[in-house]
Amino acid sequence: MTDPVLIDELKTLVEPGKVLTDAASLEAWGKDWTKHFPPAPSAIVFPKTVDQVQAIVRWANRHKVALVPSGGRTGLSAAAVAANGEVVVSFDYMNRILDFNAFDRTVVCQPGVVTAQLQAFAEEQGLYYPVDFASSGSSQIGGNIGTNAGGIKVIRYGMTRNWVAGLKVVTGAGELLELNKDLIKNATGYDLRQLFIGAEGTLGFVVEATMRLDRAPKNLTAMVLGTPDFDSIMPVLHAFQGKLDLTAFEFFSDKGLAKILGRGDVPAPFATDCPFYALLEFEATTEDVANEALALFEHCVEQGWVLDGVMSQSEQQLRNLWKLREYLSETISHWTPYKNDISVTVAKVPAFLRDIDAIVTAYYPDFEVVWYGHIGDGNLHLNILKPEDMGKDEFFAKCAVVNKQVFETVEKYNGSISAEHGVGMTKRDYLAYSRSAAEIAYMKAVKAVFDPNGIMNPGKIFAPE
Ligand code: S2G
Ligand code: ZN
Repeated sequence: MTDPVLIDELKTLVEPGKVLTDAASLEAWGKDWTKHFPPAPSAIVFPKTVDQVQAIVRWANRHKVALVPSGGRTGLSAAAVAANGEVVVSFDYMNRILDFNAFDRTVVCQPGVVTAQLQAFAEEQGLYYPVDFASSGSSQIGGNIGTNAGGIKVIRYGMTRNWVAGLKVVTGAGELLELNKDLIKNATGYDLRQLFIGAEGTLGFVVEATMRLDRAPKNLTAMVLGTPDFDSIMPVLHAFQGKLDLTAFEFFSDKGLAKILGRGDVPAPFATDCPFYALLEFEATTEDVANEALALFEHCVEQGWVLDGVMSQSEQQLRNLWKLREYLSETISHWTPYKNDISVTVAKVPAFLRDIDAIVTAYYPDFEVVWYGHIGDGNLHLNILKPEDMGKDEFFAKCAVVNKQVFETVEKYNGSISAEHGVGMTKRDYLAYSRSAAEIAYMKAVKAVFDPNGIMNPGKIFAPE
């Protein structure tokens, strides 16, 4: 733990009352949504200005104190967990939208701006911030950038990385860098902005982000289609993608749907019980587009790829159909799921899922497995649910047994062991299944450049040596 004398010095760098050390605060701000590592920070500090962030980083370098960045604490790889006496730097008080430019369609945000706050601001300007996911109501822009968050619209809009016009960062050495100056074109050497996006706070802190906005989508319309098996989902994707400009293409299994319907607050999409469900979305800009979608639905039924389906006819029905998919993460969290967030190129998905499902079923015939994810961009979420009568540690230990097989399969398909949730601490031991030894060495060399004293979120992405 950090020497109390140093914590007293830390208090002089920020406003009164902006360093907390009580047990409840340490517990609350020392963690994210994962449950693998008990939070054990020394203190929580809440800077309000860039100068204060720089002073904190310089203090940490002087005294070799590890810092852990904290945003909305919705992370799923323990990248924001302080498990070893670190000082947590929370951006809860750097949560303002500083500027908006209608011509550039850009918004300057402090890192603590909540994703939903930016989405609502964009809507007020008649524009759209297109990166969306289940936790957007509490996740923060700084954390979204740290993880390069993806979510449900990636098939059309890409990842957070695509929407960062410029960044101001405080490096692990305490220097303030202004990266890319919000330019669309800027061919002046390495784009250092891209290094900080997805770095999980291991190179420095994001202290300001200029985010790009897009035009508002028109008449978004969703369909939920029930399929007889997983393999049928891909020709459905191919058929719809051939004719419509999809804004989303998600899937979930019957077990996932059962958990949602068990809530009692979301209506079933239709009467037919199906093994798998695809949820797709597009802009029904004209009657013709909507009719095209219905024609495609008929075609998929004729081909035997679809058993039943429904298309939203109203905003409310659109929202209800999305609840079937968006409520999954929070709903199944009740069963302390062991999560894998894996991806392959889209064409490889059917064979990949078949292999993974065979492994998991063989190893865990008694565990309930819920599949869902962003199938349109090759990202699968595998959630193994903890049996009510099994302890968490025993359960996680049993699930970890299958990791080697799962990640060997990811490696076989040239996929990623972490598609969008980041590496953090939960996946750091498996990094070599997706990154070569040479790549890992270069990444560590980059970290040494930006964080020479290794104070920035140590133990995240790379296992301690
Ligand atoms: C999703 C949210 C986190 C999870 O729902 O797409 O990324 O895996 C997930 O439960
Ligand atoms: Zn996801």
